Amino acid sequence: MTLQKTALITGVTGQDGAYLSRFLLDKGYVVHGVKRRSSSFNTGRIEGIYQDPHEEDAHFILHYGDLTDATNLIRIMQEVQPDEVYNLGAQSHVKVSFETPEYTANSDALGALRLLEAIRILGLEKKTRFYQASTSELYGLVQEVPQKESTPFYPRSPYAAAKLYAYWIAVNYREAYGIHASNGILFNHESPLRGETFVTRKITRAAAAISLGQQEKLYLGNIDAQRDWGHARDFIEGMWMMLQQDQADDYVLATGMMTSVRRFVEMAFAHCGTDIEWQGEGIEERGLCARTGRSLIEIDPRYFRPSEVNELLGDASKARQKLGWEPKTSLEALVQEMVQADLEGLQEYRVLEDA
Ligand code: NDP
Ligand code: GDR
Repeated sequence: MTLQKTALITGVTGQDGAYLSRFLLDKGYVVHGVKRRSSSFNTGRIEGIYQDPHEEDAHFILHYGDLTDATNLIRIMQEVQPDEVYNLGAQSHVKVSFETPEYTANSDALGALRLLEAIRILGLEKKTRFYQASTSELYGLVQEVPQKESTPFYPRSPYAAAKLYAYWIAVNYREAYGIHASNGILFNHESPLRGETFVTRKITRAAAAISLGQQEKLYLGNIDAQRDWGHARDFIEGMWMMLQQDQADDYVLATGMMTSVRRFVEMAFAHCGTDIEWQGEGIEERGLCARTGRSLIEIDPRYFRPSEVNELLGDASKARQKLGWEPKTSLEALVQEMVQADLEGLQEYRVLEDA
């Protein structure tokens, strides 16, 4: 008989936290999550798995906490005594990090340190394995194409600089104290649960809303940026695989396909029955409905970043060979799933509003 494992997830209310919680519960884990106090509900993504805390033998347990609060993290860690910690919590928006650089450093860089210190303070070095949500943004101004584990980092935002610290402190605690700490260097991964202000979800939501007559236009920034987009469901499995290895290590997870924001727009609108034609240049460029000529997409410089990451393309050979990890979802299937979910969500909202 295998013993039931206990996992602690920071960022449990986010996209990846929601997918990972379900995945671990299905594997028979007891899952503890750290959620922030908020003046309105922030648990929408984990509604389906929420368990009443009064239930005996609950397998999904939430704790109030914050990555900026060390004593709180130590207490939760002491109470939970986790076998595995997944540090997914972060101020994760690159553009927002230029506006809140200090907070981003506090939560994203020092947050990782606080968790690793909690492991040490509580003497859990031999028991607790640690996953750090590292990112392809570390590559920033790319030094090599495609990017793999040995590619030099060159962060281009306060977010990426904070994640750089978190990456190295995880490596350092592995080397200095023997903690089983692994970095997953994950390229962009999306889903219907993706936050509405990240570009993919902003696009699929707008394509759905425009086709339902609920929105006039979509305003975007740099539509020539290119990303390696996969499905969050596939990527969280890779996180778990990293913590099942005898040795901790660092791995890139990516699909190995790069697509522009512009192409993503075309794909999303095509799923709603609209072909897009581009006209003009620079900030005057517009995306028109090919049938009616109506302008649906416009450029708004407010979405430009002070320093941009123009293109990212990952090479996940190491994860494929050592973990047996493969992405399973094509970009086409991902876009279709996201658009479909947004169409259904907006239709449901309209029915509720009408009622
Ligand atoms: P989300 O933005 O969807 O979720 C972030 C989570 O962190 C939310 O639960 C949020 O809580 C929580 N959080 C934010 N600040 C704090 C804080 N100070 N203390 C505690 N919790 C906090 O991100 P994703 O799920 O997309 O990403 C998960 C992790 O992976 C992040 O660390 C991100 O930087 C990283 N990453 C993501 C990639 C992607 O493409 N999705 C790629 C590579 C790395 P609340 O719900 O209250 O806001
Ligand atoms: P990214 O994701 O910065 O890669 O970080 P995002 O979807 O925000 O941007 C991707 C690219 O699209 C361009 N872009 C726009 N972006 C947003 N958000 N809104 C727009 O209107 C818009 N127009 C064009 C951006 O300039 C950029 O080049 C995500 C986050 O999940 C991070 O936490 C994670 O570490 C990385 O992915 C990997």
